[in-house]
Amino acid sequence: MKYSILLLFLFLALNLNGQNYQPDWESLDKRPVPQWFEDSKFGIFIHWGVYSVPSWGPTGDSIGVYDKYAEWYWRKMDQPGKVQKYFKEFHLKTYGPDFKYQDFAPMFKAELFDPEQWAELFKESGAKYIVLTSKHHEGFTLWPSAQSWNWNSVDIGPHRDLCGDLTTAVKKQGLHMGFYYSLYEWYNPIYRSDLNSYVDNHMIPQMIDLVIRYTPDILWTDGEWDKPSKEWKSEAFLTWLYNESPVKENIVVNDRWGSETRSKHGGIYTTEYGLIGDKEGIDSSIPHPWEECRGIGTSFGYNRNENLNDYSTPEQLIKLLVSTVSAGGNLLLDIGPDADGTIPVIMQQRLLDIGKWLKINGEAIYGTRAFIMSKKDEAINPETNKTIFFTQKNKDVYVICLDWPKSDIILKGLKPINKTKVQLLGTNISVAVKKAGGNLVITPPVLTPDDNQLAYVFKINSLNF
Ligand code: H79
Repeated sequence: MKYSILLLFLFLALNLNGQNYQPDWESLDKRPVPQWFEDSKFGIFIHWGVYSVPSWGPTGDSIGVYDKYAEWYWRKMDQPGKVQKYFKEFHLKTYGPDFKYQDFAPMFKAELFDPEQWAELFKESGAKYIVLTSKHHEGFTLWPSAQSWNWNSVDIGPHRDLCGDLTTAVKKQGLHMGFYYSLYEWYNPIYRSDLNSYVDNHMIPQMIDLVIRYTPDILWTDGEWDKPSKEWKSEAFLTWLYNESPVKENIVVNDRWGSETRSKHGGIYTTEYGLIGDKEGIDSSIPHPWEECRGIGTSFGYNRNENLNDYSTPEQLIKLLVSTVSAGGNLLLDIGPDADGTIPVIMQQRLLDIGKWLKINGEAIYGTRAFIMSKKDEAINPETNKTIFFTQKNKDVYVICLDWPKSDIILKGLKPINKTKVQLLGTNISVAVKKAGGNLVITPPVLTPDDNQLAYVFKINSLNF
């Protein structure tokens, strides 16, 4: 008895679980990103809310990346800017001048929503984690939030706890569940008039509620650019999350915690359609876990105005996944379900195409890290070759070819040892490998139409490096 009390005191004094973060970035930034995240590599983002009812945005090359987002419908209609006229014109023509955005809420019915079916599809896609919009910038919550009275999916529309129902189904499939949460709200009068009260009485209680109710593995914040992190009290919240909360071991957060935090503070760094705010994306030579997010098409929320040519092809999606992972990142690929709760068939198809490829080639993706070659080998740095990408797991290197190599692949500076073998994933064909003047040379075998894939992976076992 005495002994165990002593142990308890010792435990408290030493804080043996090591979670004693201070409410400042210097301390918070020391927390390692839980390894499950980097090993997972592929997740599915879901943008679903009142905007899924009009589900409309302008398309085409002349429209900027952020101006195509259908989930921005409410704001774009009201906010003077390049695309306001398109949104206004569509709205007037379709719904008339007296129809307010709020009037869409009862039309968001999710009557065909089958969370188990969604979760099965996600599992089949090979994704390892899900991030659902618990609340986008419109402020509508997909769970019965006390702070969002009459503007949530239980009070109006679906009359259902969408966050809760999806969480249960996703966890049952063994996938990680997470939430997107927008810090700012476009039209919340409290946000506009009294930020301090909004943060203390609305935003932080909502994030704590999400964490306690659903114990998510990811909290993916956004809409942070409007205020510095001090005003959002982000450091204080993260201190609670990392030290005290029920998810302190596994929770992964991103870098969107204030106008100054992207690629600097928080957890994983994030790009969006390859951009960070208004700048080109990540410098992946600085090793830090990061994640690219984008839609299969050009919007996060469902956009009925898109045609087939607005959607990425399966080949493009595999390229996106492979190039992201080979640069050390994760891909968070977005789908925009319909307001009726169905996932547009084209999105289902694309997810299943990725899943089929991952079933064969997943070992070149999951649990891998960027393959960094030493300086002297820069001649074959993956960045210099846009159709061949590399990943690494322990002593094995994966050479991922987007196009079938018609001639020898010469890998400068890679040193095979006697037991080095090369295998083409998904086939039983043995692949010839030889050492030639300090290079490793792979001679691609003859393929039959049955071996046709979206990208081809040569696995090099047991390299010496
Ligand atoms: O939810 C999806 C988008 O709706 C949301 N993020 C993804 C995950 C998103 N909202 N806005 N944006 C993305 C882009 C915002 C860009 C701007 Fe800016 C905000 C332009 C001006 C203010 C970035 C921050 C560039 C300057 C400051």
